[in-house]
Amino acid sequence: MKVEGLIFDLDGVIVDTAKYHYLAWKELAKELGFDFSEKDNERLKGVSRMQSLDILLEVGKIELPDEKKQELAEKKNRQYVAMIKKMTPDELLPGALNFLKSAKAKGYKTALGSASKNAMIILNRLEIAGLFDVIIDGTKVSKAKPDPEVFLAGAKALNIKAENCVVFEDAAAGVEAAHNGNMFCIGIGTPENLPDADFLISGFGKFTINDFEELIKQ
Ligand code: B16
Ligand code: MG
Repeated sequence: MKVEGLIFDLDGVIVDTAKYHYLAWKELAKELGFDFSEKDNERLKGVSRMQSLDILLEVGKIELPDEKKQELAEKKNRQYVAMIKKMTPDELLPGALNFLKSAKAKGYKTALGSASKNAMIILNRLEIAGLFDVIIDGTKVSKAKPDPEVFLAGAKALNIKAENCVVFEDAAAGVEAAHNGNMFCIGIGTPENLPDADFLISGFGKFTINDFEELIKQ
């Protein structure tokens, strides 16, 4: 396989922001009078903010007009942003920084492909924005994963053909998005949650750029 570009999802691949999303959504559910479990939260990974709210309201069996939903999503986001503004570089997932740096040193082009509208705040807090040649986030695309828009936009901005890009994803919808864009996808997770990934790793702690090059040689 000829690989020139690497496209990284953010939450669950480079950093665990899911815990902050969870705290903010749980607080909102509490205010609405129901409990939101960690298991329910799994359904929100990789999903856009408004879709996340729809899932939350489905769990609480609550129906609301669009205007009210907008208000609640903004409220949740304010709480979430207050938390991520305090993040520090030591919150990078194990091995992620090393993998990104060595990928760049080897000459690969790198892109971020995240659904989050808050990706820039996170990248700046983690001090890694400069490691991406291109940053495509929720402010630049309108179609949520499994639509391939975010990854195709990444490949296009890198000026690399989709089939020469590899995507790193932790969410099933993201793996599907990569495949819909005709890209090889390395899943960060387990066979149970990511059965369709082309190759699975537990994270970058035990997967170096050399392991990656061995894999794509085949
Ligand atoms: P925001 P990713 C996703 O990030 C999260 O996994 C998902 O839980 C969240 O709802 C989504 O971003 C939107 O985030 O509310 O900050 O715009 O995995 O695509 O990097
Ligand atoms: Mg993710």
